[in-house]
Amino acid sequence: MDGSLAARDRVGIQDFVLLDDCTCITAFMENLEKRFNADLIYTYIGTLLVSVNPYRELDIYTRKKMDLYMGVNFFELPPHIFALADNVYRTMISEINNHFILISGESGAGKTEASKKILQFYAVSCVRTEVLDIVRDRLLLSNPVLEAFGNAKTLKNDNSSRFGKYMDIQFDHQGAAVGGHILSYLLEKSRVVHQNHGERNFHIFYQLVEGGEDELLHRLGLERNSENYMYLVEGECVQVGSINDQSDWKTVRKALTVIDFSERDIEHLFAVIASVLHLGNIHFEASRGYATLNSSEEIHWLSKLLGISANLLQEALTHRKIEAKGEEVCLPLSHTGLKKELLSDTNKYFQNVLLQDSSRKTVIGLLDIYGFEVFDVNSFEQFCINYCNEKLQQLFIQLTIKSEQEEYEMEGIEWQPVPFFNNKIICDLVEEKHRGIISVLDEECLRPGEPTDLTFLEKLEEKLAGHPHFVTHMLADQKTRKTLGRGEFRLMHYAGEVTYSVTGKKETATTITVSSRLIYMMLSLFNVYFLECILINIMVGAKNICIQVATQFKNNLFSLTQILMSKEPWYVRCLKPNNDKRPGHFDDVLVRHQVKYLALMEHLRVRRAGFAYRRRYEVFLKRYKPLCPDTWPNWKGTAAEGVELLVKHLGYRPSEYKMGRSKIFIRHPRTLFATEDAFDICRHELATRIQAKYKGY
Ligand code: AOV
Ligand code: MG
Repeated sequence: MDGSLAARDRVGIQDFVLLDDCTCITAFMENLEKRFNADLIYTYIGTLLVSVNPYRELDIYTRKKMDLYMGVNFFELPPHIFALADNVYRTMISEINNHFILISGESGAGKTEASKKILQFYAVSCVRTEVLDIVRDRLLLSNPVLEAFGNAKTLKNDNSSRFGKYMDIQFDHQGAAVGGHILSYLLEKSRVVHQNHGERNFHIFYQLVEGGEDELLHRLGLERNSENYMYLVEGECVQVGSINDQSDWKTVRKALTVIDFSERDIEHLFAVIASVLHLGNIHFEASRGYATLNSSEEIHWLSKLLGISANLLQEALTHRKIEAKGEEVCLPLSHTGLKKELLSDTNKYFQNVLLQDSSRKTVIGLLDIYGFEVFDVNSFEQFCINYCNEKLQQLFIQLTIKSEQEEYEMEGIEWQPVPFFNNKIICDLVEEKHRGIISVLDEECLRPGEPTDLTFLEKLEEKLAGHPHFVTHMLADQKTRKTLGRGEFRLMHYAGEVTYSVTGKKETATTITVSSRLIYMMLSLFNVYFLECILINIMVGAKNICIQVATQFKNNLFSLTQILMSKEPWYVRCLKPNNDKRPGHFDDVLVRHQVKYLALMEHLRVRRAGFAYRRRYEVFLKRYKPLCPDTWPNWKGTAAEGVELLVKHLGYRPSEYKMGRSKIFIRHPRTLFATEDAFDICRHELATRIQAKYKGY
């Protein structure tokens, strides 16, 4: 007893539900920090997994650990991401339904690492078949490729995901992985042409230039020096201590082959990457309102790599009329636009070809998105990223805190309500029809003439004045006004305040205004099939040259929410221990802030006072009635009465369960585990008896 108390003192409690005082954030923080200091980065709140980024390699993801966690009851071993993965998998098999794992937390908190660990676990633990090997290879190997094209070094994270990723793994009824697919969400395209100080472009560019084989670089007209390329040097941090572009190149190069890209596809891909680098080095010169190019070398390579005649290319790059007061040339839009599209397209291509959909079975979905982020200057990209996080927080609240309490009410279970902040008000602020920010942005884009950033802001002010989560320079009180520029608006997000700059917002928001001539020309000449889908997309929107990216994103998030809502949720909440990527350092203020805004305390309160498990009477009775064989099959009462009889027979204490209108609620998982174990034994005995009976037939 003494020993276990001492151990508990040292390593804390592994499930917050068991804390003596669950209303007190100080006790919560103490427990979290104690565990973090003992290298125990995982802690449960019931079945929710809290994870704190250790910022160093821990010896807890070995094959041996995986074996340990396979097929073991959830609460029997110390908390681990493998335990969660295993529990989801086994629940899926036994209940034959669909699940998803939502991984959330701010930028750098460890979401992508967590999602990789889950995939690795499934790759090893699932039932083996020949198909599985192919699926496994693709799932695992697609990841370095996706990261090469979709991740980059930011100020927050050396390997920051700049796109959202939802991955479905499909299993057959025996639990073998038979397929899967990946959906991606809004890649931060502007990074291709612009990086803030201290940040890099997408990894793939540096990997190719630093690691590409001599002969390949020669063919692409590239030199082995990232410093030579305008698009790689803007952030002034080509070299990053934690990144080895050369060895990453080898991984990515090999992965491309294994995930079934033909050599021809791969050639095209590199041609596109190289083209972006060449485009970045083109010098434009303005003379008498016309732009001229002064880069015959780059044009030569572009023409060669893209298969477009140099003359046409030159013309396309320099002639773009905009219909405003006479004839003007608007170069920055046309050339930045082209470059951005090229990359976004390659990314899309990956998503589509990674894994072939097989006939649908049950699935486990895995969601890894870009985390909430705040920089000194926040633009359209941060707006979308933070809005996405806001939506997922809303989903979490709806599925856990809110619906849980509503269910108790509906089922007539006595309940002391737990107050919580519902961030729906912020989601509405962004997405509401006619009034929301995205709606106003759309209107502005569609208005004839040249809308300016300021008219956009004025519209927002007109519609949103007085909103408790929205403020601008004009709307602010005197004190706040000092902190806001004229071209900015501020949102009070669930995770904190963010000031967005609208300067240039519409350029990114309307995407990519590519010269329509260039599009036509490329469609006919550009015989690279993976560009076609995006070009066709542009054609559809080309009418207004204004593809409403924000609206598209909103709609995508809406369908994502629909996909998720149809499945059973599991959560991994990632916390960032400090802002310096420093191992072993726990910044109490920073972590406390995250614990608060992630609503972990509220979740804990609901969990603790509530019931971990619930099942409809019919379902519960059907499964467990063999445990009480004397009563059945002659039983005639209702399912609820049957369950009451059954649990009495099993010896449930009255405090352990409650009977609702249509369901039984069980307080602790261990009660159910005990029942499940009894069920296993009973099934086994039955099987042995049947075998004995028919022996000799
Ligand atoms: P994110 O996905 O949450 O940020 P990552 O998963 O990329 O964050 O983690 C950031 C870095 O923290 C990784 O590159 C690792 O160095 C380290 N790290 C995270 N989790 C672990 C772990 N379990 N063990 C060891 N190191 C870890 V973003 O994608 O920026 O929102 O857009
Ligand atoms: Mg990430």
